[in-house]
Amino acid sequence: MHAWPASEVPVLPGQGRDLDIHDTATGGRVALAPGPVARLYVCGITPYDATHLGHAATYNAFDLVQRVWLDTKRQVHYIQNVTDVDDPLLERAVATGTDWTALAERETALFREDMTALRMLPPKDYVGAVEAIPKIVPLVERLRDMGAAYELEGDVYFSVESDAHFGEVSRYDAETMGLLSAERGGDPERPGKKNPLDPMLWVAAREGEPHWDGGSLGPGRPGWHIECVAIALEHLGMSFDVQGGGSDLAFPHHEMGASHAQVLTGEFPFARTYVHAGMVGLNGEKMSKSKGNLVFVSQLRRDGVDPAAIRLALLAHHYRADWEYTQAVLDEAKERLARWRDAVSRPDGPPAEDMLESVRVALADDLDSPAALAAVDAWAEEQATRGGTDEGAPGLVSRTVDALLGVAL
Ligand code: 5CA
Ligand code: ZN
Repeated sequence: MHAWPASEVPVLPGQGRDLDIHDTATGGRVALAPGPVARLYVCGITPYDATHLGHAATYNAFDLVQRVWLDTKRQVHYIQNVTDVDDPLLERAVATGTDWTALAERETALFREDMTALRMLPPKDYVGAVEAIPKIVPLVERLRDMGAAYELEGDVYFSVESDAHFGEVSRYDAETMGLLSAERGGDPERPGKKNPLDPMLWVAAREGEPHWDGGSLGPGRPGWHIECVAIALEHLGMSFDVQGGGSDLAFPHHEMGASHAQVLTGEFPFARTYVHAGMVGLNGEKMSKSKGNLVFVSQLRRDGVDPAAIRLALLAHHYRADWEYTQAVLDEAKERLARWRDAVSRPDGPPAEDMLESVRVALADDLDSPAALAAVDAWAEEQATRGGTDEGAPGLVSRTVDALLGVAL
């Protein structure tokens, strides 16, 4: 699948800083130490509806990770998937009388547009679940042949007990896992499973649903977690630097994915670090397609909101925080954008080297984007009140904001 166009990332003077980030699996801060090519997998959308601000906030977090890495002169090998066949997509297609492939294509196209407008760096490979099926089938067969998967009325389940490390990503207790499994696509109530938490690897063909040749598995379609495992192993291999997504993916998705991959390869860990963004809410509830309380990036753009202001609204919140979107959040971002644009529109200003250093320090500190914004605010304030004579300063501020925050002034 094609991704979207990359915006150019200016190279900044001086030395970028290495990133310390919160790792869900250890529950604490870790110093990331990627090689010259940092490897990142971020879970992509299930394209049955347009990109909302919650999605955009999560992708913003991982865009910052890449910008920090690029600032340390590393290359980034970034992979993202598209869950272009799964229960919620098929259900929405039926409910709206739309062809499921047309629905997925339409929403994926809109997602690309939104990501481009928001200046999110594109993945090197953007891979759909459907196109990954030929890679998925042999993995499921292998798990079954190893005794780590079993059949139940034609469906194939992964046995969570086959991974000694199961539970180490989310670190939830058994009760929480049971509740979240039921809430997030699992089927703990289904009779005949070895462990109620066992997730499906291969869904046997069902009446009226799309299905593919599954070799010895029979016709069907892939389960959710194995999709991301097949794509990550194919493109990144084991022990890549960061697996990312929203906090709702820690369990079961990232937990199960890690177990699938660890059992398949006999290696540990799947990802060195698991990083999760907080949930964006609206009117007191998590913004979610199933609840319908959504603010779409594309709708804001249609309303004439500058994508740079949308991006500043996201950056104003720490990525790990759960926060509520309100009109005031957007208004504040618009005002900040106007102040910053005004401040860099002059030929000279106060020296900006300290501002660059403060932005670097802030982002290296678990992506503290609110602190990064405060550093730029301080420079803009100084420019507005006292001004300065440094001729390179406004340009350096623009390039810093562009390179490290993805905001074009
Ligand atoms: N296709 C799967 C991942 S393989 C999926 O979860 N798709 S999604 O469309 O439901 O979500 C895409 C990304 O947005 C995920 O990382 C998810 O955690 C994140 N996300 C969804 N809702 C919110 C929200 N309200 N706030 C923040 N992030 C969210
Ligand atoms: Zn995923």
